Amino acid sequence: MQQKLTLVLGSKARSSWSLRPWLFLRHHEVPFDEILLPLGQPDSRARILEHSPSGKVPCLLQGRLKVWESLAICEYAAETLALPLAWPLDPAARALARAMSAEMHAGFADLRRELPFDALRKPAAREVGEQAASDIARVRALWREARSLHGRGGPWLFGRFGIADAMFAPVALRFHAYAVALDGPEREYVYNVLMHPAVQEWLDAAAAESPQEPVVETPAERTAEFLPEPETPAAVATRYVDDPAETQETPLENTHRDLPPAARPGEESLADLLAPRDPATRPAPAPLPVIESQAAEPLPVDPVKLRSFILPP
Ligand SMILES: N[C@@H](CCC(=O)N[C@@H](CS)C(=O)NCC(=O)O)C(=O)O
Repeated sequence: MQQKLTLVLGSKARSSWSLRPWLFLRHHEVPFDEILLPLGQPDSRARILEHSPSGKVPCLLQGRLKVWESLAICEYAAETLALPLAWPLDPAARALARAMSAEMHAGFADLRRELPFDALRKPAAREVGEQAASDIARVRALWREARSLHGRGGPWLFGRFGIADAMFAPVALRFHAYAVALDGPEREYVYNVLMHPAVQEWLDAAAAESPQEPVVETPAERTAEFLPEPETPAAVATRYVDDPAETQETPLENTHRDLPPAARPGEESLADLLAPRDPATRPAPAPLPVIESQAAEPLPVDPVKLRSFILPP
C-alpha cells in the first residue's frame, strides 16, 4: 500500500514550477493532497521552509520523505507509481526528452524573467530582448524536433503525455499569455496544453485565488544568500523513510519485472509496448487532432472564454 502523497505548491496564478508535477500527477489521475502556500508574502519563505528543505515549491511529501525539485518529483512519482511512458521508450527519444527537460529545468532564464508566469494574464504581446527571443526560438526548435521525430503516437511532445510535457506546459501557457506568434506544430502544441482538462482546472483554481504580486525572478534569487540555513545531519535523517516495511511498499514497478496494466482504457500497457513487435502488425499511431493553425498570430482564445468553452458553467 502506498503512503498518501501531499504536494506542497505555490500560488497557482504564479508558480510555474508547481504546475509541472501537479499536472503530471493529475494527468495520471494520481490521488494526492495539496498544501497551497501563497508566494510573495512576508511569511512565504518561513511557511515554505516548514515543508520544503530547499525553501522552494513544489515539494512532494510522503510519510517522512520529502522530494523537492519539480523534475525529481515527476521522476519519483513515475518510478514509485509505475506511471506509463513518463519517458518515451525508444532510447533516442528518451535521451531527447531527458535533455529537453533538463535544459528547461536549468535554463531559459531570460524567457522566464521577461515573460513571468501569470496564469490570469489576458493574452497580450510583449516585446522581449534578444536573449529572451533566442530562448523562445530554442523552445520552438525543441518542440518541433520532438513532435516531428517522435510525436506520431499522440498530440504530446513524444506522442503520449510524459515528463517532458509537464516540464514545458508552463512555457506553453507563457507563450499563450504573452501572445507569442507561433505557427505549425508549436501552435498546435500550445493549444493542446491549454485544452488539457487538468490545465483548465489549474487556471480555474488560479482565478479563484486572492490577487497577489507577480513572482519576478532576479539573478539574486538564485544566489546563495537566499538559500536556507543548512540542516543538521540529524534533521536530514528524519526526512527519509527508515522503516524497511515502508520502503518495501514502493517497488520499482516500472522495471521490466513487474509491469503495470494500462493506465487508462484504450491505452496499451507498458508490457504491450515493450513486447517485440513485427513492424507489419504494429498498429498505426493515433492520428493527430486536426487543428487550424496556419497564421502566425496569437491563438484566438483567452483563458476565461476557453474555460467556459471546456467546462460548462
Ligand atoms: N528548480 C526548482 C525551482 C523552484 C522555484 O523556484 N519555486 C519558486 C516558485 S515558482 C519558489 O518556491 N520561490 C520561493 C518564493 O517565492 O518564496 C524546481 O524545479 O522545483
